[in-house]
Amino acid sequence: MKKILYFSLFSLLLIGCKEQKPAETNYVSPAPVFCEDSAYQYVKEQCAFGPRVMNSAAHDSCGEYIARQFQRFGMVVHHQYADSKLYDGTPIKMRNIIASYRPEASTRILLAGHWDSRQWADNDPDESNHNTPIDGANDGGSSIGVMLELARQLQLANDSDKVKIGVDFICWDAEDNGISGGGDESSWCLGSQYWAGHHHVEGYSARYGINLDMVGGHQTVFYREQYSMRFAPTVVDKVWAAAQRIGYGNYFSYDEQGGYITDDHLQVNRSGIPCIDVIGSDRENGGFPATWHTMNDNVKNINKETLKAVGQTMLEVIWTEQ
Ligand code: AHN
Ligand code: ZN
Repeated sequence: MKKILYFSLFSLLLIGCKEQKPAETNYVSPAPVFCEDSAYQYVKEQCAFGPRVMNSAAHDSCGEYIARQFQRFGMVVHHQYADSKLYDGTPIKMRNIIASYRPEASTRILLAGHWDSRQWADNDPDESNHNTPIDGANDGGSSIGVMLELARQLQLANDSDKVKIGVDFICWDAEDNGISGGGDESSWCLGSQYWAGHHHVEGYSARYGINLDMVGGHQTVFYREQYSMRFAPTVVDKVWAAAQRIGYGNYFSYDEQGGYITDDHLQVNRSGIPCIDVIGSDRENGGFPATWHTMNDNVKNINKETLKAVGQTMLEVIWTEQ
């Protein structure tokens, strides 16, 4: 009963999606329309479990939710469970969730993002929040929200428009409990570190990877991140060019250079697959978004236009990669 109501409410929400307004040029994209309302809904549903901090019931239930959604969209889901330790020695149970579209295809691309949320709001202006977990609506939730909508679109396409290459969606666990401000870099990205040493299928490879991080904030812009430029410059070019082509050059900007950011893409590069990081910056000061590691990183501060710009660009990349 509950389930039926949930799905019917959800289909009502999906009707809210508008057709994409045409880009200024006469370029006709082969990609379907990314529904930002749907991506937003997936962000909201993740946050409704509570902060997805390691070893918590909210974390585990949300992991089940994410796996179930990908399965619902026809993906083959691998679960990668592993034990690890936070930098302070706390033992953690990690779970990377890997959802594959066309698992049999030999030509593949990889999309990724972390699904855990940070257990300390240590960038919050109010110091009394520094040990409180964050919702991670943008930092974590937005990447998974966008990827779920991409998976839904892959399944939804008519036979004649079906994507022929394989696509793997990797949801990293335990990315976000690292030491802020120049501490040991290996304290971040524990899920992707594990994956780099233990691929989910033997002999796994992909043409390239795109990691998404903080792709749903207000006044967000994406600059070309420097490790991405060093390890995967052609992938950066491909993604930024795709965005310009469909009218999202305002989001994927060439105006400034991004910084060098320790993120999950480094581990993918380390395992031999060129991978970039599409990571949101604040339009005003070029740093991390204003809600980063604060109590304000909640669903109220998610911007659907940002989700749309990133999601539509990803569809453009996937549909033109044949
Ligand atoms: C560092 O601050 C070293 N890396 C940021 C990676 C990150 C955290 N992305 C989101 N949250
Ligand atoms: Zn974070």
